[in-house]
Amino acid sequence: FLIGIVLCSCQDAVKNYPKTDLTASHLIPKPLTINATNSSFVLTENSSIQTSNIEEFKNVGFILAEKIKDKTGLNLAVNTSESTKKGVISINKVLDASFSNQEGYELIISEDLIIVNALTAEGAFRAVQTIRQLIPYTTFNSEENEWIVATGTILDEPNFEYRGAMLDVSRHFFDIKVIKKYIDAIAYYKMNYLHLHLSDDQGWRIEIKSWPKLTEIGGNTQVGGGKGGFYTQNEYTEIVDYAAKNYITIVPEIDMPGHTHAAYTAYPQLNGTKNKKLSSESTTEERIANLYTGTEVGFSTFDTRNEEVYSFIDDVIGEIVQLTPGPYIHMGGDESLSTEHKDYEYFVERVEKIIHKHNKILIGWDEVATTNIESSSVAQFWASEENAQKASEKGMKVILSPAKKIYLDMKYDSISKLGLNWAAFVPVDSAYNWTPETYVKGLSKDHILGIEAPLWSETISTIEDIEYLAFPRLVGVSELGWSVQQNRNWDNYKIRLANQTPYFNKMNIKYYPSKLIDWV
Ligand code: TNX
Repeated sequence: FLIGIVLCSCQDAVKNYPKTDLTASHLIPKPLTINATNSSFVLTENSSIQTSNIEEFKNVGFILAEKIKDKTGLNLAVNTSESTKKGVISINKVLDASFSNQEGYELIISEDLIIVNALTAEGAFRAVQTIRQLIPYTTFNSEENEWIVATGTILDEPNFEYRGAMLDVSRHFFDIKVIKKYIDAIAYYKMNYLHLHLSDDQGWRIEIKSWPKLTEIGGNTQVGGGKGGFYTQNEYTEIVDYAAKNYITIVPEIDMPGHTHAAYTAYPQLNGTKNKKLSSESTTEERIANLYTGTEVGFSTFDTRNEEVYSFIDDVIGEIVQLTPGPYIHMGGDESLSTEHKDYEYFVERVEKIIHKHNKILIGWDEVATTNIESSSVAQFWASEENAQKASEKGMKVILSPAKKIYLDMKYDSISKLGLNWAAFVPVDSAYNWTPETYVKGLSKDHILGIEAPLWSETISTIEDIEYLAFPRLVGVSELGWSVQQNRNWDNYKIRLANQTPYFNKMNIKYYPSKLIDWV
């Protein structure tokens, strides 16, 4: 008891903050370089945030303040003259940096000061995620509410320019709240694209004003026959804006010419299959009764030789482009098993022209590489290495989404309660242990735009279901996308992953507690 008192008074005189090791922090994704200086920056109620005078940088400062408040309860002033010099976090736009990447940043943490240097606000935002991860979950001194950040220097930039996640909101519909929670999590791990699979056989999920039946009829159900749903254009815009605040770009997908049963049930003139139960005379009730709630693929196609199909696509893409600031429109193009190949080729060429007319870049699933597609378009590899190779021979960039590795809808193992297993069982280590840079023979790094983890929703219908399949595997995908090959290592990663539990718990993310990880 006496010894305790002596130690306490001694600490009051000269505070002994702990020796730290920045290189041992549990950062995901792993930064490019980390140097530790082994002392402590102390975050307190007197700390403050100073930013460059540019609006976007100021906003990043406010985001950091909000996140620090959520985590520590500390209320940091942003850009006020009262800011003290001690304990300042300074976020600067620099013109000259030791990195050229637009998302790169430098983080210099000393005892009195944290400096963020970035070329862009986007880079500063990525740095903010690093700072968030460096602040511990427990205070060093609860009486004075002090929080210790390890000191040192981090120099960081992404390995791939495109680091994405995809959600299938067609097989089952998920409302805006769910999408926002997903965005929060992927932003924390420095992902920068969210691809929304907005249409499929089972449902059309985005309001198109010039073709209102798409949602009035096509949005009415989902797999298993639930009520379905769709985003109004205002709601879609809310998603786009929320993503943008998190420096995430939305990639909207309208899947065609296959996967279109919901669209041509709403508008029977688009139907290119032999099975024509409906006509323009069919009533709304008859159309709704014809919607599909199963999980088969490959039975639907647009009528590729009907000009009205192309004016329909022009209208749909035109409206979506108005709401989408990002550069990409995804046209699907997968599993068009009911479309003759010559018709498929013709269709992709026509759709590419429409997308170009609206000044956007086409992304399609890897099958699009079997057509006469232009080199500026992007192929998303999911199953056919041959198609990925064809794409790179054509000079196209490729997004890697190998089903065997990062299809988040694959079961972890044979006893997983949700998911499919047509590609593989994908345990947490398998989803991480592969090398995008060399995965597809003949596809070199300069042809790889990046990587994306799709989550198809045939078997999932709630946020808990999403989280069970996505977490923790999606976290590993973020590292494969951001961190360079020499910084990726399963044994090291799995310790950092184990230490994500306080974050998952705080965010109420119901992750799958894989036995491969010694969760803290
Ligand atoms: C294949 S991947 C599909 C989807 C399914 C998924 C299920 C791809 C481009 N098409 O239609 O939902 O498998 O894993």
